[in-house]
Amino acid sequence: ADGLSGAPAPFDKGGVKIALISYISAGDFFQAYQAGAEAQAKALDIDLRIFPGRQDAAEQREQILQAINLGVSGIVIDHGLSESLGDVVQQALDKGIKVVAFDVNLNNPKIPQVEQSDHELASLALEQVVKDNGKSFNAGYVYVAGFAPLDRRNEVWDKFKSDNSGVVEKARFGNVSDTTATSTADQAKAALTANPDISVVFAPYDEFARGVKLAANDLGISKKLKIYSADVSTADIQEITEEGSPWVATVATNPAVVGAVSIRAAALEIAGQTVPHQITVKPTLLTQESLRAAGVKTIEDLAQKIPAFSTSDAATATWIPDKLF
Ligand code: SR1
Repeated sequence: ADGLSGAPAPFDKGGVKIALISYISAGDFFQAYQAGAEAQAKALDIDLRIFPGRQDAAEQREQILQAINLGVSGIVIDHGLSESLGDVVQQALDKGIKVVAFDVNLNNPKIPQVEQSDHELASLALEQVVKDNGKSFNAGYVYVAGFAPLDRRNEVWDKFKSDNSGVVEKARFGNVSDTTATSTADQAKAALTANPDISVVFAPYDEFARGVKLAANDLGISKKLKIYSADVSTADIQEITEEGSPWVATVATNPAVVGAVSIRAAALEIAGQTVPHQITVKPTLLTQESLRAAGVKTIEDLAQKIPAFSTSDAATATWIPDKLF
């Protein structure tokens, strides 16, 4: 470790140990988030220890204890189930370890909370739904309770339905696992077969949207269905823009930027510098039409066209390199 010249201690010496502990590692979003965290850690000469997530609350608790024993200075917790984390996170804080949470409500004033402005994300998606479909339609909705970002997006969906009596939720389904897309596809097939009058599906997680698209394709109903999602990846852009795709819009950040912001927040905390309690990376609406018109094929294309896809001004400092992508 060489350290970073001009950086405050302990980053001036380098080799600061930070653990990234994820609840989910499978899927484009989480892989890109991790890649962004790794790039930012490298730029800060941080020794980043990655604990992969297998959607297992007990394992995530165990990983936090392992990180404490490793003598890390900071822990970034990426998703998880809040009720199973409180006591082990408190043990870390009691040892002087700085903790940052991304998309998991740890409800502790000492823990900065990173999020993608999920209320705004869902509102932007639903505004596009209304633009395309009006305020009267039968909908399918993909949701799994207990995940902070999905719960926040769900608050917006609930309000949207109560404000628009012509919007009827005919089916609700969803699954979060290491096979989210294919399991959701099976559920979507059953729901869409039982409710052939569904014309809109709100699927605010890209793995959900991918599952619904698969189902629509298998059932041969892609032409009469419109899917609205959250998140974006190069593979998603391909699926959204391909000929005849029912996936017509998504609202997204660059997850790599969110990963980088999470590491920067932990670094600032470790350096004893001010970090806001709420750190927000704002999402952008990406429609099928706008992606096709701009000839966008990859996340890198997006990063070139939309500044928010290459960097964020959240959790920055002059000593922290933040141009990573
Ligand atoms: C299971 S939670 C999935 C969501 O987490 C992140 O916030 C991504 O945006 C994804 O939609």
